[in-house]
Amino acid sequence: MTDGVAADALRLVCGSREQLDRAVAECPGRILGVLAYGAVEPVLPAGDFPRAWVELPVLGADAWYEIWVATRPVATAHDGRISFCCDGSLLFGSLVLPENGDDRLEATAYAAYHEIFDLLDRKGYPELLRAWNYFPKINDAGDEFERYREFNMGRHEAFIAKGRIIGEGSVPAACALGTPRGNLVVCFLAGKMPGIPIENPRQTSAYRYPRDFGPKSPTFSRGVLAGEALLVSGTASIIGSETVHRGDVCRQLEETLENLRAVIGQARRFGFGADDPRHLFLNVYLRHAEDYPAVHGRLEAEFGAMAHVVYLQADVCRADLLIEVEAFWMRDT
Ligand code: 3EB
Repeated sequence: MTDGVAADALRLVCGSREQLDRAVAECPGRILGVLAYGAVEPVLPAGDFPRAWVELPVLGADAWYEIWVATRPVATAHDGRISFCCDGSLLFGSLVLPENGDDRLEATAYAAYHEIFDLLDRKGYPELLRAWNYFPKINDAGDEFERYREFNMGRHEAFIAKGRIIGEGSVPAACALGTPRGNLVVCFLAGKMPGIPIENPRQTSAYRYPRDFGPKSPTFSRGVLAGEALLVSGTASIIGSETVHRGDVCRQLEETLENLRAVIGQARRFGFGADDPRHLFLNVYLRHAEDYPAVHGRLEAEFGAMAHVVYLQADVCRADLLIEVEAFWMRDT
């Protein structure tokens, strides 16, 4: 690896409340942050780390916790509206902004990313590696455009305002999903050193999508290789820049798997080597809960029962997408 994120700098633990309690007990002072998914606010243990409730139904469980763990001692702090935690190499943060319709989503997204970049530049972790974006009613009409497109406009403008180039190596791996209600939730992982950007040869880079998909392109890469981990962005049934297999979740899943293989294949060209499904974590977002049994069956067959997979009901950012899958994979040791 040529980048500067320490080889063993980042771990992910996922699961129910039990896994969370165990991780908190076993890794005191090393929890970077927690994303807690659930239709009802999941219980979060006391502890000085950034945390965010992602208001999405978990399919087959009540709650699911994603616990990002550092291998070195961490320090937690608050700055403006951001809670963050850093270990000298990585910084994890969370920011929750009310999304009450008073402000335009474009302005709220701009404010969120402006504040994040400001923090990262001041604290010396300038490299945004991964961003998680959740906000209500992603496919609804906004003031002028679909709300996802307005989110893209604000996010894009914040990159420009903070002097960030929109292109390879300066955009993070990301996901953007719609919740039924609630706040704009942005969680992020940043580094002192850059990761290696990964694109998918089957797809147009998202930051080069044509204008048909909105006046300002989404600012994310298909993946980022950070030390020993591959962070794969939300991946869907898109070829080039077009959605394929409209209305057919099974075929969308197959195309999504093909895209995931392509991203992982690109990462392998940069030296990433992982085969162990026990170190693979997937978040599967389904627009319709009734697709869960079919998708679950197919993914068990693909990855076996050893991978860590959670199924969440969410609106995917294009109205014609029925499924999106994101991944985190630790390389074999
Ligand atoms: C896509 O490939 C599907 O706007 O941050 C995937 C991952 C998608 C991240 C984002 C959007 C985002 O265009 C959508």
